[in-house]
Amino acid sequence: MRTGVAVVTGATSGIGEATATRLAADGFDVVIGGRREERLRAVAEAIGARWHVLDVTDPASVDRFCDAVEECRVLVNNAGGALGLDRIAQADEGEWRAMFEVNVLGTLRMTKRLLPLLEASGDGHVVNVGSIAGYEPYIGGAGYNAAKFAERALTKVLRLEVLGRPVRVSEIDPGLVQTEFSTVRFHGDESRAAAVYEGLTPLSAMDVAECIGFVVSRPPHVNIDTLVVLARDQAGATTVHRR
Ligand code: NDP
Ligand code: 8X3
Repeated sequence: MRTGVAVVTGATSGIGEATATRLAADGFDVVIGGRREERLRAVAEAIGARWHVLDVTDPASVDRFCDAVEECRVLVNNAGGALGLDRIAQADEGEWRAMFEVNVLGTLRMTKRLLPLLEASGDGHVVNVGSIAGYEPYIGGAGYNAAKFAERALTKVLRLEVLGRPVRVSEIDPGLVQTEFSTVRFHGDESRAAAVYEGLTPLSAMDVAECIGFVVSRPPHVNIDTLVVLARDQAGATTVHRR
């Protein structure tokens, strides 16, 4: 398998941390980013990765992070998430803006900055972590849905624009994954977050990381464009089986 430098954004928890762990175990030279410095350092030490503080919503932070990366073969744009579950009538514009900043513009900024290095590697690979929410709108989801629909559009357009160049573009679109996602969405309300996964078996962060590990370990001529991954207990964004 070709390895090289893999950059993973949002690697202080959840899918990003698991992906960094999986790619490091597969022999990649992993560089991780996120805002919580202590957690970043702990994850990096545990898996033997390099780390730099990164806020993908801040262009200066993206510049500092990318200036420290000299080579890049794989970029996993994972940093993201949802804020709130309010209906449109009660929507908080600040939360919508924040969701667009991290999921859409954050992915754009990192991709723009690292694309030259990815191409120069001879087999660059951009992997964007989207969501089932980017296919299926649900009540209260409009801000997050819109951001993940937009992120999917960005991924598709990038695939078209780099055609003929040595860069692969993939999206991984999971359903319910038990991470800090719902705690962040519900502003730290742990019991509301736990209720999302009650009575069902959600995906784990490592389930998704293993999919990403598979996607980036295909031979260079194979581009997995889209991978939608749901728990067996979930058949649609809001169609779940609870025991
Ligand atoms: P977590 O909340 O556990 O992880 C989110 C990660 O993103 C954290 O490491 C966080 O680190 C980082 N992050 C958030 N904002 C920024 C920022 N501005 N700059 C850099 N890093 C940032 O959730 P998940 O692991 O579940 O989420 C990862 C991705 O998976 C997201 O894109 C999410 O939308 C997507 N997803 C999640 C699903 C789920 O059910 N959990 C399902 C489908 C998709 P820090 O706070 O330290 O910056
Ligand atoms: C996270 C999955 O269904 O909560 O992207 O939007 S969902």
